[in-house]
Amino acid sequence: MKLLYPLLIVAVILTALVGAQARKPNVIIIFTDDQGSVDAGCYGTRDIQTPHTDSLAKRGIRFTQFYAAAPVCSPSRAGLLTGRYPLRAGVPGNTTSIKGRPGMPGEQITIAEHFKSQGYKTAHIGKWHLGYIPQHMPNAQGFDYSFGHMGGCIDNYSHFFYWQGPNRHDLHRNGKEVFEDGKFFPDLMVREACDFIKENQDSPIFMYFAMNTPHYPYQGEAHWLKAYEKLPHPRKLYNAFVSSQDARIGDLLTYLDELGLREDTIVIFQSDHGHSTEERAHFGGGSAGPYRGAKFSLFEGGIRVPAIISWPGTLPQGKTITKIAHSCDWLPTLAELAKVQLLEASIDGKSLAPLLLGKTKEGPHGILHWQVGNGARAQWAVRDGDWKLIGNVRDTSNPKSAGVPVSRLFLSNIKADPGELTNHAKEHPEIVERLKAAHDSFR
Ligand SMILES: [Ca+2]
Repeated sequence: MKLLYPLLIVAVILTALVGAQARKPNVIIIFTDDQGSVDAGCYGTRDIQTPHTDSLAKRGIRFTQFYAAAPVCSPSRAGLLTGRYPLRAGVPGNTTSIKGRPGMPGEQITIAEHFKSQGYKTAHIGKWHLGYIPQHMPNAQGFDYSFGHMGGCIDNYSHFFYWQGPNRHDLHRNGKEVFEDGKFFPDLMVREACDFIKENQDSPIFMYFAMNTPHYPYQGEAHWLKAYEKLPHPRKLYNAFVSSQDARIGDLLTYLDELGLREDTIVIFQSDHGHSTEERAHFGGGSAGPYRGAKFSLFEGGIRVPAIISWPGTLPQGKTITKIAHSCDWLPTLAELAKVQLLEASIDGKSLAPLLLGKTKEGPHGILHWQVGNGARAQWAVRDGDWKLIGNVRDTSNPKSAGVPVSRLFLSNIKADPGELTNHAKEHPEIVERLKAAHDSFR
């Protein structure tokens, strides 16, 4: 008996150690809305203050050729959450902002479902925009907890959707309407996220923190409006909103630091697509930097986005990756990093884990595809190496020309001409044919 007690104690300690080692990392995906290709300090923009986004890049890896799955909200989100091209995820274009209308089909398996199946507690905080019927809302798509709005955007203080009549209140907790009149939505998001983290520390956490910023309406805080008052309109409005967003990212990251969870948490930051030039965005404000295009366009400015992954202690810090990647890759990447077994592997994304961990210098992609909408007039694109072909081109860089097709086919060499100013389609019919055939077989 005397010998048995020390043995038992050793066994208990060993079990605890093994248990601690086997604990899976938390995952937080910060997904911003309509943030332009270069609109963060760490992406070279000089006139916006984004210290917290920049610090995430310093404590992680920043991508320079990262693509959204689509140049518009809902299909971009479907690509992120399913790891599938939006067309295959059943979300070719924007879904509804109206209660009672469907969105992403329930049979799609989301990243939340994969992670939940392995013991993760899962939360959706913020924007949804993937269906407004109970079967397609977050709680039916793998999220234990959901707080936010179901449509495409809200006023950040009244939480009303004002952009098609009749105006509707859209704030929900676990599918039930809740009221928080007058409270700044990004603050509510931080509050909900911190509470969820605090209450679920016994399990690993998967959180989809889908910010409704800097999507219109531009509602930056007064002190940021003051800070940018000398900039031209509407840049000053947009910048104030981006800095207000950045402060909330700071609040969330600071909370993780306070709990000592930073090294146990993989944080991803990405914009859902390029900046908006819509009327409701004052015809601009955001910037695509050297790139052509904006939201709704398959030119680089519509789909090349800021993207960062940070996991201090495990992934390198302050590193830049120039290889091509896209948002469908996060699902298999996170699954590999967190050792989460996928429920099924029928996805289009590829794991970036070997690239992130420095085990390879090669990117996983030979060819990437996009298509927005369905039918013969749907805009599509293929990128293969340095070449990119766009079909049914739409250039939204200049709001006055928005919606006007530039030409049917536009072939560019992204390496030589990242601004996609020269159309090489007539010069290289053989490349056009090859990429067109690749798109046809993809579709
Ligand atoms: Ca968006």
